[in-house]
Parts: sequence; structure tokens; C-alpha cells
Amino acid sequence: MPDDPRLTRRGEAPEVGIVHLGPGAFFRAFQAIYTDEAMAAAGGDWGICAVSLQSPTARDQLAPQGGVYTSVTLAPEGPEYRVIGSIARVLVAPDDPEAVLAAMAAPEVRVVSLTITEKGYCHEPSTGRLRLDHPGIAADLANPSAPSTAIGFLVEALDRRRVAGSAPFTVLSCDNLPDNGHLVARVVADFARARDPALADWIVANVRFPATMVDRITPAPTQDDIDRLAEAQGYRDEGCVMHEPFRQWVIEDEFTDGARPRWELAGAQLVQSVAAFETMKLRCLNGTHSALAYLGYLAGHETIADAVTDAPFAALCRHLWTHEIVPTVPQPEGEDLAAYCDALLERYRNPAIRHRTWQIAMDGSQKLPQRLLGTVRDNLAAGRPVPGLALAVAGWMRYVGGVDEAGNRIDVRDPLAARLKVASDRADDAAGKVAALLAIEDVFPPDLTADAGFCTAVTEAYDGLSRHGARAMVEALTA
Ligand code: CS2
Repeated sequence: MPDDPRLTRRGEAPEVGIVHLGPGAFFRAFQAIYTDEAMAAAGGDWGICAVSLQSPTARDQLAPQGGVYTSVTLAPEGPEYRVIGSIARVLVAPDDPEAVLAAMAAPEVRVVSLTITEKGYCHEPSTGRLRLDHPGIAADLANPSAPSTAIGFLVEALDRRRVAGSAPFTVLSCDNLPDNGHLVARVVADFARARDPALADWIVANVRFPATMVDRITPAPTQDDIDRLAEAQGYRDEGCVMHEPFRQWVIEDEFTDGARPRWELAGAQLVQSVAAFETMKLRCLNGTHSALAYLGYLAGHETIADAVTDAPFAALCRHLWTHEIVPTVPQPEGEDLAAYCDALLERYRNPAIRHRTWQIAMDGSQKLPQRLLGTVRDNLAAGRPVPGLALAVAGWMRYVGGVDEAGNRIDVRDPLAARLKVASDRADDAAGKVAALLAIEDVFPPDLTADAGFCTAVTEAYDGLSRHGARAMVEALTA
């Protein structure tokens, strides 16, 4: 109902102890909730100053509500609502970069966390090194005191703390990237070194970058969701988030002076090493998510739940886990990998979650290396074939060609979209198209494309997709 009152904060906002870059739906459905619960359980000034690096959307949604918003848990048996109050303020970096730097440089801020998506790290996906030729990075290096990228903000704020003699903050990456702590440490160090080697040395010696594994399925909310919430709760909330009941956060307990919220009281696992958890999650969950996104989209499935209720697609997940993914995953302590995969299929089937294949298909050039290609590499090294992974990679290639099986245009969102389209259009036949796409070294490392067996498997899969369509190919794989 448009005339319902807007949700607003009751009482005081918490004092800020965290600056968070990238306050999109995932952050609000995940880290902000853990932080809210940790403060409720143990107190502490861990309010969040949320910073949008690009659009003012989050500020426009949250500021009129005093930062509060509703978390909507989409359980199969019906929704549950909770108001979350951990976000104390919201800044929009392009409007006022100086306010963001001042917030990051404030000594009471002990953690700067990030959910900026894969492309926000401005790295080369196949190597993990900072792209010094990235336009945002080049601009920030030319004008370091007024940055625009997350990496530029981190380095400038750390420099201000170094100059002021205050302790550095801990940098906490919460994006779906392997070894996200080391990745952000490396791009920050690469950037700092290009600015000033002494600053880079100080950062390397003093700043902590714990790695994390994050997991909660969070589809983008729609206008319908906002309207349904208003009907159920009697208020309008433009900043609400929808998510599944499940959540898992595994964090390396490596914080400067141990300063962090008591996230473990909200169920986070604080561990020595997240590597095995991260590999499990990226390969088992995100790997099959991407496979379902490309092949499912091509087969006409709008959501993940639609795809996995179509039997061949559920069989595709099982095939991938059993034969091609789990054999490459190290055993994380306390996890049962077979049970983990069974639970994933149940999560995908949740009829209350409308997670669009198109949403997950975004930014594939940044996602493929850690979701599918590392798994391919490990299988090839062990002498195992990869028919399912090759089909998923071929599905991505068909998708980025930009035309679906009915001849309609696909809205391909990817920082490399234009290059991918040019490569795909370069030849008329499957072999030529696949060769042109495999030659994109930002995505495909040369050792992989040197493997003739892999290239042939992808080419055959691509050819089959063009001739028979995605559903028939998935069915044939799992028959
Ligand atoms: C998804 C992820 O959009 C995507 O690429 O695969 O956002 C996925 O839903 C989360 O990683 C689940 O934790």
C-alpha cells in the first residue's frame, strides 16, 4: 500500500566501529545481521557506516529509515520478518569521497569490510594481480587523495592512519573469491607499491587481511516483494532484503588487536584457516549455481528452483558433485561433503526463493576461474575427464554469444561483455568460436588452454548445445 508509513528507527543508532564498502542486498542479508545479533548478545560499539562506491540507491533506501530495514527469511513454510539496526549511517562515495576517507581514518573504526563483487577488486581473474591498466585504478593512482575504487579508498585511508600514527584497521573481504584475504592483500599491496614503496612496506608489515567464506542465497528483491512486505507488516521498507534461512560464515581469526564483534555468538565459525571451507563452497555451490545459470537460462528456466525441479538439471548437479567437483575438494573440518551437497539441492529447491538464472549469470568472466576452471584443472591433473564442467563452460560461451535458443537477444552483463561478443562473432563454427573465447587469457590460464582434451570437450559440448539445445545436452550427460 503506497500510503503505509515508512519504516523508521526507534531509539539511537549504534556507535560506528566498522566501515563497510558495498552495502547491497547480500551484505544486508548477511554480515549486517550477524553484527546486529553479536551486538545484541555482547554489546560493543560495532555500528556500521555503510559506503556505496557507485550508486546512491542504498542511501536513498536506508537514510530515510534511519538505516534500519527488514530481513525477510524466505522459509518454505512462510516468511519471517525482523528489523535490523546495525547500519548506523550510509555514505555515497562519489558525492563526498572525503567523508568516506574521514570515516575510514577514524581511530574507533577497527574493521573495514567489503562486499564489492568479484570485479570490484580490479584484478585479472586468471592471475589475481591488480590490473594497473584498469581505468578506475589508473585514475586513482593519478589522484590518490580522491579515490573512486575500493582499493584506492583502502590504500589512502591506511596511509592517513599511518601518517596519524593510529593503528591500521583490519580489512575483511566478504566476496566469493578464493583466498579473498590474500587476494585483497595482494591488490592493495600492488596499488600501494605503485604509489609509494614505503607505504606498501608498512601495509605488508602491519595490516591484517583475514580470509572469509560467506554463504547465504539472497535474490534481488522485486517491487512485488516490497509490496507484499507492506501488506504483511503495515509499513513500507525500500531497503528490505529477502534471503534463505541458511547462512554460514567462516572467518580467519586474524584481527588487529583482536578487535572485532563477537560474531561467533551469532553462529559464525572463527577458525585458523578457511581455505578448505572456501573451496567447498565456491566449487560445490557457486560452481553448480553458474552451471545451472547458463545451461538453465538457455533451456528457458527463469529461476534456480525452476531449473532443479526439471529432473535433468537436478541430475546435472548430482553428476557434477559426485564425479567432477567433490573429488577435488579437500575435507573441511566438521563438514560432511555428501550431506553438504544434498542440503544444497534442498536449498536450490526452496520454492519461496525466486533466484533468477540471469542474476547469477552476470559477470561470468570474473566468476568462472574460481567456480569452474580450478576444478577442471585439478581433474585434468588427476587424469579424470570433465564432461559436465566442459558443458557448463560451453554453456557460458553460448550465453555470452548474446542470443538464446529461440533467437532472442540475451542481456549479457559482464565487464568483458564487448570483448566476449567480438570473440564469439569472430567465427561461424563451434571450433572457431570456442578457440577465440579460450584465447581470452584474463579468464582462461594458458596451462588450461594447452590441454587438447579440455579444448575438444568444450568444442564438442558447444557444438552439441548449438545443434540440440541445453536441455537435451544436460539430459544426454546424465542419462
Ligand atoms: C550466486 C551467489 O549470484 C551468484 O553468482 O552464485 O551470489 C550465491 O547465491 C551466493 O554465493 C550464496 O552464498
